[in-house]
Amino acid sequence: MRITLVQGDITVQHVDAVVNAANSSLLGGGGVDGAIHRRGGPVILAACRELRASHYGEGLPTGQAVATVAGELPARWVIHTVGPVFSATENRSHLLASCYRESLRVADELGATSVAFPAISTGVYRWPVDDAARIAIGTVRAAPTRVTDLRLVLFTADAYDVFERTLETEGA
Ligand code: AR6
Repeated sequence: MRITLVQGDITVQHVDAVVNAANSSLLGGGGVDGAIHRRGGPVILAACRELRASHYGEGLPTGQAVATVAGELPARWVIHTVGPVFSATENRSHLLASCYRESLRVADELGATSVAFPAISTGVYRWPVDDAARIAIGTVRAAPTRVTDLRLVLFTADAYDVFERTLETEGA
């Protein structure tokens, strides 16, 4: 698997699947979630409402992932995952790692071989970027997956720099 870092907006990535840092409601929000729904259009929200009306009546649990159509995005699918809110008193790293692993598992089920991830939990959910980078890169490198082109899309230059340093340290 090739891991590429990209600085910019995940909604313009031409990939099979774009991962969304959603919340349990699956009904939209701010940050990358807001950007994906805005650019992808209402069919994504309609698909999310269907999921809420069927398999996910209680919402999508933290650490899990589920796919919908991608609407107007230059991708075939959106894989929605729910990152953990950062806690200074409780170690929730396994849940953040699970987001990456489960998203890749869903990508494999779909037959998606190119996947773009945002830095899950590092915005509204306040996860420190250096720790999030370590978990993201460590997890995707260890994951058993048929994805061959994995992009980590960082919105800011600062986040990009942190991920770049982590990727070098981890010897990718
Ligand atoms: N492309 C790539 N990355 C982005 C984009 C974009 N267009 N926009 C923001 N980011 P966040 P979270 C970065 O807050 O922390 C939502 O309201 C951003 O700079 O989107 O997992 C959901 O509905 C940050 O580094 O997600 C949930 O309620 C990263 O994406 C909650 O926020 C993640 O920031 C989820 O919080």
